[in-house]
Amino acid sequence: MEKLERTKLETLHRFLTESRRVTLVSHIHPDGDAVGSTTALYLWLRSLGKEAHVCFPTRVPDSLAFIAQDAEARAYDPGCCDADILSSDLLVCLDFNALNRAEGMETLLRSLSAKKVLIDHHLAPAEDEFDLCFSRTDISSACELLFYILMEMPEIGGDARRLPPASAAALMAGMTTDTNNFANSVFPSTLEMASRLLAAGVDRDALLEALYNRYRENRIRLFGEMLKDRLVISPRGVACMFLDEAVKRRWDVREGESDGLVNQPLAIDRVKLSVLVKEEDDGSVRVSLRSKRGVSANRCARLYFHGGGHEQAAGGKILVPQDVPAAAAAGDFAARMAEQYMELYES
Ligand SMILES: [Mn+2]
Repeated sequence: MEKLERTKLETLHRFLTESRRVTLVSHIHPDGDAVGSTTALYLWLRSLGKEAHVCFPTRVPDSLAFIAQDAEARAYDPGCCDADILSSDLLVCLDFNALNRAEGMETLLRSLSAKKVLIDHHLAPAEDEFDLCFSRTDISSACELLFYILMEMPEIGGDARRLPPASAAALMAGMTTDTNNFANSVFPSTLEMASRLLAAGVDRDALLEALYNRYRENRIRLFGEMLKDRLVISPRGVACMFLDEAVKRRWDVREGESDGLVNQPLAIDRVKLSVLVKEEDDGSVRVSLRSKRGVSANRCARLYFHGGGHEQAAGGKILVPQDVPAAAAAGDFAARMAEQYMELYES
């Protein structure tokens, strides 16, 4: 990773020193990196005696709640969160690249007079929306970027043992989930971070147990049904699955429980791009994309699904009724668009 700019680090430190109350926000449907990075920064700020609040646009999945347990993280609720957020003098946005990714919180965040800081690793950040931007793509995760930022803060002075232990563990957790446990987006700096956190006392075995071996049985059965009955692979190597309301009901699928499903078809040799289409409880339709090297999930998400993300991992949505007349048609639509994408852009 290229060195972080000294002037930016100094500006961040000044913002943090001068602020009384800090609000930390991440993206909708928070994943491990979103939860880990906000929690890590929250715990460090609290250890300095700062007042801080963590708020997500939507709730933290049960399977990740253990990371955020000390951060008193809340899902956004205008009744309880507006006052805290409006009275903050610093806003830090982690693991997302533009305020519209905070969906229900977007208008509130835009209206803030507080200084706004971005710490993120997605492509194409909306830099003009922030007073200070740390945006890198030569890095595994927001947690990794935050780790190296924190190491440069004078209070830490490059010594990871000066992080609160739960903060160090949260950084390791977010990096681990965003790299799919070191399976993708691993840079030399990623392994160095892991090494320094291990040396600082993070219990990685306990972390892996909590991240990967405590799912409900239903989740694994759901994966079974989806892979057996709902996976369609096109001649061009597009794997598509549609997780509709009926299947979600059958397995009582809860928030975050289908995370990871989209990665599974990539294990098949001829699959180049994997697309998971998911009908949400409110009738909206979300799309997750994963690709093998040489195929851009990001470009496909931007061109066809109103989204974006990283080269090999991206997300978006299918709009009802603009894109399809009803959610039931979303699976076929996604398969068709992804196939067209492969035909036009990746041939
Ligand atoms: Mn991330």
